[in-house]
Amino acid sequence: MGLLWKSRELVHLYRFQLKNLNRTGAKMADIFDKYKKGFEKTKQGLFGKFISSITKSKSLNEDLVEEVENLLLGADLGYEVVSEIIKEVKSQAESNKELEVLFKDSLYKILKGKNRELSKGDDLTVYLFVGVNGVGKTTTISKLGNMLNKQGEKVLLAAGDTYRAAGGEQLAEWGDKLGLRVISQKRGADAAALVYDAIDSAISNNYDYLLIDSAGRLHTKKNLMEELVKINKTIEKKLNHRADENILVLDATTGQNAIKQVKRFHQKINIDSIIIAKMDGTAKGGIIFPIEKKYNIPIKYVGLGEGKEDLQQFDPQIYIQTLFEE
Ligand SMILES: Nc1nc2c(ncn2[C@@H]2O[C@H](COP(=O)(O)OP(=O)(O)O)[C@@H](O)[C@H]2O)c(=O)[nH]1
Ligand SMILES: [Mg+2]
Repeated sequence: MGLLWKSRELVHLYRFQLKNLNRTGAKMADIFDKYKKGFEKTKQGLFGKFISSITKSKSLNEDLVEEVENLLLGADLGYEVVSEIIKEVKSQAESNKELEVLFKDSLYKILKGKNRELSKGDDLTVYLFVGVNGVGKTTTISKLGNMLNKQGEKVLLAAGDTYRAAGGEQLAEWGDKLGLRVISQKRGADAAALVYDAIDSAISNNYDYLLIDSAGRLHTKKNLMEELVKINKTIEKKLNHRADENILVLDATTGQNAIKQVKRFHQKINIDSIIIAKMDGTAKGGIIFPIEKKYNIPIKYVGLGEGKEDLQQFDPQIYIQTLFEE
């Protein structure tokens, strides 16, 4: 089956999947609106310029190749992805398809076919959130906690950022606002011990989900990285298996540096999925492509704003359609 590239057709396609895609019942059109708002800066930036250059042109001549390369590199797609898609579009020059469609297809090829559902445990589901300071971990946990809670799940949050004074307080404030229980400790407390207690509490109180925050380990600071390894061991000891998902949160506004963060964290603890926060805050929303191309780790959610509802499951078709739509 060919790709469906009109949002109208996508809406039709997804009508059958609405239950999976958005269990809170928001309409498909609302999801498109959220994506549109969240990726507005990207569309106004270099990616938008890329779209207008290719829609104006009929063929990919050398001048256009150079222009497209520069624009896409500027939009954070990275050298590897850019050369691959240009090569592919060139190879199809005889196909009679519009340039726009050829580019859409080759971009989609990089992202398609991945499972973007968060894994679930048998009884208790445990997610450990890691990432550098300030990327959006605490906010993302709160948004996801809110989403699960609205789906009728019983959600417990653990303020594993015991390193910074505000670390626990911030999550506690979110917990108050959302009506979610938060396990926290005073500053400097052993984070692994807190996680140990949180798992006990989650099991004995029949929680469905435990979402664990962690300190914003600078990936170059060894002691903090070791603490993360220790937290992982604690989870494994308590559950007899590791967390259902180790989730790395990245900040879209950091550009290519985000790719280095994936490498560093993945070396230390196995990263199962990625959430990219602050997509709304960057004009370079193309960072998604090199991350997925380089590591076989799916991006499962994207943060599209600071509010509690501003977290969306990542959908490559809606994403690409949003970028290309006028
Ligand atoms: N615009 C925008 N801001 C975000 C998003 N996610 C988080 N933030 C903001 O980024 C800042 C740092 O977030 P925080 O959750 O404290 O990061 P942490 O240090 O990784 O826990 C806060 O001001 C958040 O409101 C997002 O998706 N969009
Ligand atoms: Mg935090």
